[in-house]
Amino acid sequence: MKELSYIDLKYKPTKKDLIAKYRLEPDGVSFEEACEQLAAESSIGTWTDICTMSPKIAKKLKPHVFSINKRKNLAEIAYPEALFEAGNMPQILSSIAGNIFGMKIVKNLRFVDVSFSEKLGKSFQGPAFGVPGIRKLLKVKKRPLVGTIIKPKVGLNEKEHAKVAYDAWVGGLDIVKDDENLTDMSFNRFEKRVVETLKLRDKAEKETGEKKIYMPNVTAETDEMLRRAKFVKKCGGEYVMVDILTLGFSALQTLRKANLGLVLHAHRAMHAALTRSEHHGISMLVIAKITRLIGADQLHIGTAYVGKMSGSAKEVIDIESAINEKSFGIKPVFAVASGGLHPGHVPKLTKRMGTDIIMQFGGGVHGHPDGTRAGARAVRQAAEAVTKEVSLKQYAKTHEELACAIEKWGC
Ligand code: CAP
Ligand code: MG
Repeated sequence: MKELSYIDLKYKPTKKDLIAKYRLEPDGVSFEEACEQLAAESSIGTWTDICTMSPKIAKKLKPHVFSINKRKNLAEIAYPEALFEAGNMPQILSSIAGNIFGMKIVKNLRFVDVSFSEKLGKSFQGPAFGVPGIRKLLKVKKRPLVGTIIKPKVGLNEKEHAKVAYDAWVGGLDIVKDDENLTDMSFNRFEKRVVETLKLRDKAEKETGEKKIYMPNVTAETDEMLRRAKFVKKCGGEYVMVDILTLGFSALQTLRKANLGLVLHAHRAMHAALTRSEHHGISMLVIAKITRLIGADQLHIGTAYVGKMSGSAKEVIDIESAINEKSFGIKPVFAVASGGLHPGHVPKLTKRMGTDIIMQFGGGVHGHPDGTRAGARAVRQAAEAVTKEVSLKQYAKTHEELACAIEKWGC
């Protein structure tokens, strides 16, 4: 059968299409030719015409390049949902985010946005808790949630880890999480850490009268990850965290499908290998939409250029609205801002990202001159100041821990 053509600028996508938007820089071919070959390679074609193709297959499965903007190097492709296996994120990505990144006909290719067809969107579970479920669990109606990451990233033993968490909770933080590279170490065994830390969580809850959350990192080979998550559940934990990129999307699907009744915190370590270049890779917006569809309840999305990590304010705010917008009846995901943050950043951070966020401070708590408990107090005070619409400098006049943090790091 003669070679198929995929460009059809008159095509109008339907609810039965998955739409992918790409930024592409052709190499040695025209922009149109690059679009033709990308559409072919990501669906039913290959580099040449084939005798095994038929009009019937083409009619059913051929995608349409329906929009081309050469000035912005953008193209949009509508893929019929029949190309994809419902509920199978790896297969979907192997198609629209697979071979095409390596093709010679593009110097660079970036997968910038995606929208799923109705059927595909509804074939995933979405978050079990999301923003409403988390606010209900923590009994915190309005203010941003505040948390810390135990530091050093790894190195403390189980009891030391638990004590640092206890200091952070009694200092006023809602959430304490393991760092992304802390799992089951010779010097800090996973199960012992969970037991010791939950014991002090209970103590901190009694002393403060507030709900306190511990997010143990269960990132591991899938069966082991599930086993660890079930252990957390058995011990009375309510959350687990997973590093979604190093874990893999199918493992995230497995964890969500287990329906353990645990809040799933998605850390995105390694994302920047894919998301950082403006010219090549996969945008964090795409990763965020996929993660929400699969069903994480909270997701690191950046600090709108306030902290130490890259990610422009616009990009982060676009992601934040994407994980909160109405979509297939699934819950909104809690945006997590983390990375190089200290109390002085809170006004600018909440001005840019709003107060429906979770702010996490590692060095910004444990680096406080008076230690973790004072650092936690300073963060809580900064969040309270913003909620009361009082400037930090003003609030610091009557809150010494905040004053001390501002003296060290500014605001
Ligand atoms: C922050 C952090 C976070 C990253 C995540 C770290 O610690 O624990 O994992 O910032 O980045 O290990 O660096 P600090 P992102 O507060 O001490 O910087 O949220 O951009 O994925
Ligand atoms: Mg970390």
